[in-house]
Amino acid sequence: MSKIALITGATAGIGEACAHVFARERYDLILTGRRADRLEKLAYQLNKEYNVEVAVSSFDVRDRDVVISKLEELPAEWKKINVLVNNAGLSMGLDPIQKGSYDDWETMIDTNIKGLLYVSRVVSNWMINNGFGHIINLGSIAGKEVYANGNVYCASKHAVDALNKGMRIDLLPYGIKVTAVHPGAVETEFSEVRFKGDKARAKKVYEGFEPLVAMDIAETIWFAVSRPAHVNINELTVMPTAQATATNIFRKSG
Ligand code: NDP
Ligand code: 8X3
Repeated sequence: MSKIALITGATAGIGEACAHVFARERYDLILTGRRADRLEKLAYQLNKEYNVEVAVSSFDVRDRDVVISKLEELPAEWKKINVLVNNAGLSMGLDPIQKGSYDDWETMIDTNIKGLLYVSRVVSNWMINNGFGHIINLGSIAGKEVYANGNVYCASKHAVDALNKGMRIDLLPYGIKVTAVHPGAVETEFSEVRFKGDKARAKKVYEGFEPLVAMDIAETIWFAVSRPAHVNINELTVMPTAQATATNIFRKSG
């Protein structure tokens, strides 16, 4: 079997772009996400285009028992995972703390922190048994800075930043690499999800400047993964040229 990458949140955006890049680099893939139809379509396309093996597993990363059983039911040969991309994540709402939605908060915490933990717990044990592995955690500029109304999303990504560092320490004796990639503004379905389907509001986020595209982040992840065995990239913060901080974006008017 070729090398294997497991990508969470492969149905859209950065995860989907990672699937293309890893397939191009001849990795067999395990693709996960909730939308099974999108996973099936992507698997068919990648198999046809790159002649790689693609397994799909549709589950919600918030459901601990389902995450564990869906991953553990994979055949033994698929557990020889070289790379885990912990990408599934989202932001919901953009409200001041005193007006925040309890449901939005729980969705972000359960997906971005707990979902990432559930997947990592299972896969890191496989990696320890295999004697190799590289975990890529999708953080954010929101995990490095805090901006108005970003409160809980920022907190969830600060948690990813901490977990990235903690995982690296705990997995050090096993030679497992751990890397975080922290993007600035990437135009994906992210803002549409944040604004609950309001496409016009989502579009405004990227107006007047050139945002990153999902492929920019996928290629950055590939850069980290393709370093020699003795080199680990601890973390990379990747921004559009027009963005200096979470909130300083140079927009051209008109
Ligand atoms: P998209 O909305 O385009 O993709 C998000 C992916 O996460 C989808 O595949 C979605 O799959 C999956 N996902 C969301 N919730 C769950 C869940 N409960 N269970 C399983 N899968 C889930 O967004 P991006 O590609 O932009 O985001 C990818 C990652 O990058 C996220 O962690 C995000 O926080 C981070 N990020 C994004 C930035 C941006 O500007 N876009 C900047 C910085 C970081 P499905 O809905 O099918 O389950
Ligand atoms: C997504 C980027 O700036 O909306 O993590 O937090 S931002």
